[in-house]
Amino acid sequence: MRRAVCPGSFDPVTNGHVDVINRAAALYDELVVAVLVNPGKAGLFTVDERMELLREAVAHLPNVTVDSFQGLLVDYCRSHDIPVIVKGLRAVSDFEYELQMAQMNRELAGVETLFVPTAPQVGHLSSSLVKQIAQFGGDVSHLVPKAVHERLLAHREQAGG
Ligand code: COD
Repeated sequence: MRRAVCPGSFDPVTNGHVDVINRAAALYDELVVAVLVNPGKAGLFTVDERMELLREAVAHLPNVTVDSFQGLLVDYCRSHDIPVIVKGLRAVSDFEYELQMAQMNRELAGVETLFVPTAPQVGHLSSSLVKQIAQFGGDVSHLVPKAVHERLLAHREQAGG
């Protein structure tokens, strides 16, 4: 059984994340999408909301499950018997930090990292840009899954935008 994990903050999940998850799901028997619980950093969405939105976004993929983790990713990998981390790479700017983390994760626990190059249509997408555009009333409907778009609109209404 080939297993892998796609980790991230997913605050919120974008079409860029979904593209990487789709492609990783085709390469492994089981794929876990794992949301980092970061007590030091409050996001726009709670971890439960992020997981719910992810579940909707990957509902078409029967071999994908959604989970959360705290602490070191390699500890999560060890305790769930997952030997591979899958990451999306957008630009050279991603590469330097991702390479460092991949090398460290391999040194710490022998966990390998597979990099999936972003698809050109979503290479410019990030959760933070999506949040910024949505906050100021821009249209992000083509950048995120439908449920995320709806949640972003609801947030804006609540904030009185
Ligand atoms: N196209 C392709 N890939 C994309 C796109 C896009 N448009 N947008 C995002 N991605 C990729 C990112 O490159 C990343 O691989 C993944 O999707 C998740 O992205 P984010 O932004 O939601 O999540 P990050 O980058 O904040 O997540 C960082 C982790 C949580 C994975 C990392 O900090 C981590 O592993 N933390 C746990 C603590 C740990 O183990 N630290 C030691 C590391 S050595």
